[in-house]
Amino acid sequence: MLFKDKQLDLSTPCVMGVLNVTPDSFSDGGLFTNVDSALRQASSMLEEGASILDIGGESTRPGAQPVSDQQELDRVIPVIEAINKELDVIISIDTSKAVVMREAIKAGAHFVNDVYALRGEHAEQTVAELNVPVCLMHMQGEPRTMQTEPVYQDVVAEVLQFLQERANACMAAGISPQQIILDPGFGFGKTLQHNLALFRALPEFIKTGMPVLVGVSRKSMIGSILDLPVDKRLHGSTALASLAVWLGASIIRVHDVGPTYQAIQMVMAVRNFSGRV
Ligand code: 9MG
Repeated sequence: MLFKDKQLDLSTPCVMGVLNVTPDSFSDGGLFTNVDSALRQASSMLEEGASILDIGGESTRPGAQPVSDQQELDRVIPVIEAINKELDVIISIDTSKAVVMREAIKAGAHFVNDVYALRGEHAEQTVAELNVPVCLMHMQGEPRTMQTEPVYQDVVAEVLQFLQERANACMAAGISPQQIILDPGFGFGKTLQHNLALFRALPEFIKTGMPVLVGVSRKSMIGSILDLPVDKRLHGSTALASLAVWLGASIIRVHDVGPTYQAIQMVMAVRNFSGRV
């Protein structure tokens, strides 16, 4: 897939490192809120094997409060400019606001990661005009309330249908099908059972023919199963990243780049080994 001037071969799974520049993000809140610390973190994620860095200025954790356009711009633009100047990496902008998408791409970001799947005002047209790839994620509800009793008749069928409909709407707005990535949205308006059902159904998402992004790093589904706090979920996260890649996911969004990158390399060595000896 072409990310502006940068080509990334998604037939080999790649790691997207999370770089939140918010004071209240879900698992690393407040760590990277100035340009220097964000740049240091970006550089170390790149050394550890990240192909993409996902930069977000508004937390999407359960219960998170929205921020204004200007606050979000003030947080992300200087960081994107610095990373784009200093490092050779694909930058994604994690936002749902058309104005932030536009300014971030102008500042050097290469693609849009939208947890609202471009349902916001002017979002579809903006991405079509910017002519960059986009990740469309499923979410039931909104971050502030999404974990209060999410309900589905058939979670896999409903999430698949939502993503297909959003992809169709984006294509009708002028976004190329070659620029669309899908994401079931683990933890976004889903119980543990919903997340497990979606995870087992990853091959059905991959059958759509569009690359699939999986983000489960440090999330509550791991906390519930292992009964561990957010800072102790590395092994659970790495196990799920390995499984996602085995099932065909193309992009794995994580906080812990090095361990995930190594785990993926091992999975791919087994997957790509053909023939008997
Ligand atoms: C911003 N963000 C937080 N979690 C995410 C996930 O699972 N997928 C995507 N695409 N973005 C996410």
